[in-house]
Amino acid sequence: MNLKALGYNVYLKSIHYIPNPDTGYTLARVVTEHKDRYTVMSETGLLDAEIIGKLRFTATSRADLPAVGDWVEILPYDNAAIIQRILPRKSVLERPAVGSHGEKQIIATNVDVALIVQAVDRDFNINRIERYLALIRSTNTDPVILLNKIDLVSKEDLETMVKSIIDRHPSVQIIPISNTEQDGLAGLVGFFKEGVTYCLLGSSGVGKSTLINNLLGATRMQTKSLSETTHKGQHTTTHRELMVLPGGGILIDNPGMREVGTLGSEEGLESAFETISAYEGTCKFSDCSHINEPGCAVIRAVENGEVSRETYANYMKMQRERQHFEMTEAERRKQGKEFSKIVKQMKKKR
Ligand SMILES: Nc1nc2c(ncn2[C@@H]2O[C@H](COP(=O)(O)OP(=O)(O)OP(=O)(O)O)[C@@H](O)[C@H]2O)c(=O)[nH]1
Ligand SMILES: [Mg+2]
Ligand SMILES: [Zn+2]
Repeated sequence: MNLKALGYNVYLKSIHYIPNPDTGYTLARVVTEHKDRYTVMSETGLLDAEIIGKLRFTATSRADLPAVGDWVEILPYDNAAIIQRILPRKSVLERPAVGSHGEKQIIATNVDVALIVQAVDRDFNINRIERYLALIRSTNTDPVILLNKIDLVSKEDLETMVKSIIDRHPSVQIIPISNTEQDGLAGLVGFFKEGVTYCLLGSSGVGKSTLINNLLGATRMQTKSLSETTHKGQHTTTHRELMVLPGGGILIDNPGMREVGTLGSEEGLESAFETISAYEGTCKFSDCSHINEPGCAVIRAVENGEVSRETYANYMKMQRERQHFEMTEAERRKQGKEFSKIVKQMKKKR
């Protein structure tokens, strides 16, 4: 496997990473991560890897440790390797960690294109698509929407769904497919480009792993039918994994997400809502929050019907969530700082 096929690109060149053969260090990409064990892919193939102690001890949060998609500098030995350093990330797909306060969870790094997968039979939900869009637009990544299981709905219903997305997100590419009928898959094969990194995002049971198996032409990932009683996905995939497609392109599979959550920058959220961001800078006040300010161009557009009420409501809801997350995060940091101050003072007294 050459580094270019693994995604080594202009960006990595731009950060001036030049492998020096004399040091024995080489470049590799993180393929899986499990607690403290990693699998990385280098030019010589797959290697089990551990991180060097220094990296572990200087890490102040999970984000400082390797994640799937990372480019790392490794020192190979026998059939394994030691990860020395994580190269700067081009993009970080992250969301609020489930059940924790103000903490983030990395989904994958160095992703160029994120594929939002929804099953059109009962998973379709445009507000959730918008959550994914905000997460994707907050980092250096492009979104594409994959509508799967089109074999289960009528042509008319599919058209209605596609139209409802286009109305709210006119510039995002939408690809309808069916894994079981092999519908749209031929076109998808040409969609993936060599050296470009793609990541599948979506709820459990929407068919992410089935799609990967179809693209690989082999049963690589385990898939499972939806549970009969609840019709909920069963979380078949439990680990993120990066793989290289036979026709080129790097694809990361993910376990289905129960909640997407909202975080990221205000700009990311705004640009996710294209029809709203079109009014950016046209409100009377430059720091307008579009809630109730006089001369707000967004509110006017909602009243005129140029921006749908549903879009506006979802945008506002996500803004509130994002602000709440930021407050919790700031509070958590402050508490952490105060705690370490107390510890320091106690040490001094002793
Ligand atoms: N009818 C129909 N069923 C599909 C299609 N694609 C996948 N399925 C079925 O949907 C079920 C779930 O598919 P998976 O690929 O395991 O879903 P997943 O998104 O990987 O789920 P997690 O790993 O839990 O996140 C399986 O029974 C698949 O056979 C499709 O296009 N049409
Ligand atoms: Mg899966
Ligand atoms: Zn405004």
